[in-house]
Amino acid sequence: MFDKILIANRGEIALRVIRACREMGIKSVAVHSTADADAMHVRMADEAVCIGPAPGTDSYLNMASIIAACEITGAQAIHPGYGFLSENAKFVQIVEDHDLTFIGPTAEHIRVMGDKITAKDTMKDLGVPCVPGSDGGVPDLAAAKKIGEEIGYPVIIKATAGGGGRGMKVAQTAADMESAFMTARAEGKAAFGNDEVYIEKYLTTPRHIEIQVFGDGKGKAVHLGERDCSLQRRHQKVFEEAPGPCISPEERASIGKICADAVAKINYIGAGTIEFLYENGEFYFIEMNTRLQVEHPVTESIFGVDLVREQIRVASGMDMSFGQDDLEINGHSIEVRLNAERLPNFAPCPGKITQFHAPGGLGVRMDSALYDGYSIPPYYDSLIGKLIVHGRDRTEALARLHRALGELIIDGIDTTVPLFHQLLEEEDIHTGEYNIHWLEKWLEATYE
Ligand code: MV4
Repeated sequence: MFDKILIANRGEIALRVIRACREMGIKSVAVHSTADADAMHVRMADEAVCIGPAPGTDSYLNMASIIAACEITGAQAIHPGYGFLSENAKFVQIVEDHDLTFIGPTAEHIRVMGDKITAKDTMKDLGVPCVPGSDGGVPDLAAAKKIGEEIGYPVIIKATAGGGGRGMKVAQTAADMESAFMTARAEGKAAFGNDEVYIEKYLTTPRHIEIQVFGDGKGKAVHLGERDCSLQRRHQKVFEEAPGPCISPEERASIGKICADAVAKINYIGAGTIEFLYENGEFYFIEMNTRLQVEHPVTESIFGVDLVREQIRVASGMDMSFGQDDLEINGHSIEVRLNAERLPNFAPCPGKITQFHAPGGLGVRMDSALYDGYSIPPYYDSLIGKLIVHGRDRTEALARLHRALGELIIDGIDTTVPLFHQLLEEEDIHTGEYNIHWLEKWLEATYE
């Protein structure tokens, strides 16, 4: 086992990793930008190294500085958290070239899943159900139109280097194909330097269901059920829950086994998420994320496992501490993302926290790096915390969320907290009847 781990991240996820390290008796090294000298992750880690100026590109994305920080402190492994360098295959290669361990998947798995066409090809070969569409890349407009006729409209054109909603265009009819195809291509080229695109049948009212998988890198893997993350705004999740309110135990076991078998077969190591669209009782693979996700705590809550601890174990060559038969769902968990944003436009709202109080009590987990008097810098993501509740069932979890939100105090800035108070008044949230378009439609109707 490692005796010192460097955390190449900031905010709540850096604290999350430091906590796992401490419970395992592993020393932690924080890295920080000049803007984060007073940040909680710097205070909470055993050691801290300044790695550059405020902008993320100069600090948390500065590979040379991060490697140097490992050499200075003697850290043997790097946990990337999410975002920043967490899905950067080149960084993983550099880490390994310096005889350090990347706590995450191999560079090769990151590369394969980072290209959406190769990801889909790979998953299809592994027996994972995919959205009907083109077989790989679509070379030109003529080929695109032919596929449109074959699978039927509406279709969606996606940039292979895209993901998370960038470089996607819907063609409702054949008449839309030319502009949708050209725009998706141009966006792929401009944003990622890659104009390759593929085409899928456009599913009109799906839910976003993602399966948590975990592999030991030696051919063993498990699934930890699903999360329903359908409540999104502009491809940013705001509310996530596990288990999915519309997924039966039989569906979970079936799609879960398909996913676990798939990642076992490729010797996947660590945490991964296989994203699906779910419509009319069918699962359709869209993307795989090769990182620990923001919303991992809802899965931890219902299974009673520590995913970061497991990541560290397998990265050090140890076995996972559980197998599929040890995993059983207990109750229901919901996470809401607390962003420093002002409604109704969700404009970033950095600034000084004049008063802070975290909720507590049974079934309440607050993951946040905030403290009284802390100034949220304007340089980074607006996520400032996550409130995660657990109950014996969904009804209890929703009541607990309402109670915990009432205890929460974040003064001095605007946050997304009022949004959640409003959402909890909606019948559809209580019945679980929502899809990927529900939140945008509700926001439009509520705020005009
Ligand atoms: C789709 C789709 C409908 N049909 N693919 C958006 C981000 C990326 N992860 C995939 N996305 C979508 N792919 C087909 N074939 C609709 C979306 C989509 C979406 C997916 C999940 C959550 C929110 C979404 C919001 C708009 C569109």
